[in-house]
Amino acid sequence: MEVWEAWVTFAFFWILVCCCYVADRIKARTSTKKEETHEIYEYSAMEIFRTLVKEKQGEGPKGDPEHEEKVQKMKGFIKETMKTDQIDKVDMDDLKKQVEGEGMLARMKYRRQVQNAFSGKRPAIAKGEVMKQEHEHADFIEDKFKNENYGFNCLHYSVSEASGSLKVMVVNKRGTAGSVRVVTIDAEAKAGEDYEKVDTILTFNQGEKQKFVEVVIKDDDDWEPDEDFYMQLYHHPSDEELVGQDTKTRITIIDDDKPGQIYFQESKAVTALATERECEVVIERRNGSDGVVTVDYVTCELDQSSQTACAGIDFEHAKGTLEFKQGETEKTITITILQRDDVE
Ligand SMILES: [Ca+2]
Ligand SMILES: [Ca+2]
Ligand SMILES: [Ca+2]
Repeated sequence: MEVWEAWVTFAFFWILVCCCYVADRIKARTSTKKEETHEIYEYSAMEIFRTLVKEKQGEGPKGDPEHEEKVQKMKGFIKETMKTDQIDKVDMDDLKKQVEGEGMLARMKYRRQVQNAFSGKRPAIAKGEVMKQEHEHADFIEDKFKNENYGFNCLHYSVSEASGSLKVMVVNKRGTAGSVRVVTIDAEAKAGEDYEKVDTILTFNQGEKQKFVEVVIKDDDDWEPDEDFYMQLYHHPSDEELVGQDTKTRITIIDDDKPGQIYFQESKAVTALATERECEVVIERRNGSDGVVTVDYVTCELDQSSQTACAGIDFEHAKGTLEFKQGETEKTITITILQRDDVE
């Protein structure tokens, strides 16, 4: 073996040591980065969305360093995960995926379904059908983000309008004797109109781990979009809102009424002889007849030519509003035909 070969081998030893050191530093740096990212999980996707939208609209609290820090953290998070710090460019579902993980996909699918109700594509609920479903279980949330004493085990229910009532479970995690206040909070659904307000104090005995709060859901015949309200837990007797992501649950009321659509019975033309005194135009309500609906009508001339009927000469101008009552599917508008001497 030559001396130079020994030197080369020796040099390789040092190169190897350096490589190991560099690799170790890179690994250390990326793992702290991961921990930083993790901090953002203290905020829900909705909280990030609301905070950043408010901030963008200039409505956030000014000069609060704690708030500033929160906003910066949130912006940093979306910049890192979504490649933009502009919240209006962020897709809500993608954000949820980033914050809540892939495990939430099944729930998101449901949420989308509920949201679609607002755009007309709703889950098909027959009138009078009882449907109660649970979504978003609190098990998905890490314990450190939950309240240590009391919580809901389900964070989103949906219930059809005709269900009568819904029993919501409140969990006494420690199983010790104590009490908690449960209050409903309006969102689109309003107490008294869509459900009966609840404001009650649950008292648990030693060893009692769960209790139910029943909320009455009101049914009617009128069509409405699906609407939400919430239930929130408060400390008793101080009435302070309990902290933790499982101290509020959302309830979506799914409407079951179909108002139908309004059509002319004769879609092309209604013919009337000039010798007749009246002409009847039948209006139909199809694909549902729930609730009261009204429709305005007015007569108009096709054009000003002498070939078409003229209001005031051939027929009496008519204008009005038809009201279809609950269950009513047909109405008639009567147009008076005027008699001309020179019958056309
Ligand atoms: Ca309502
Ligand atoms: Ca109904
Ligand atoms: Ca309804």
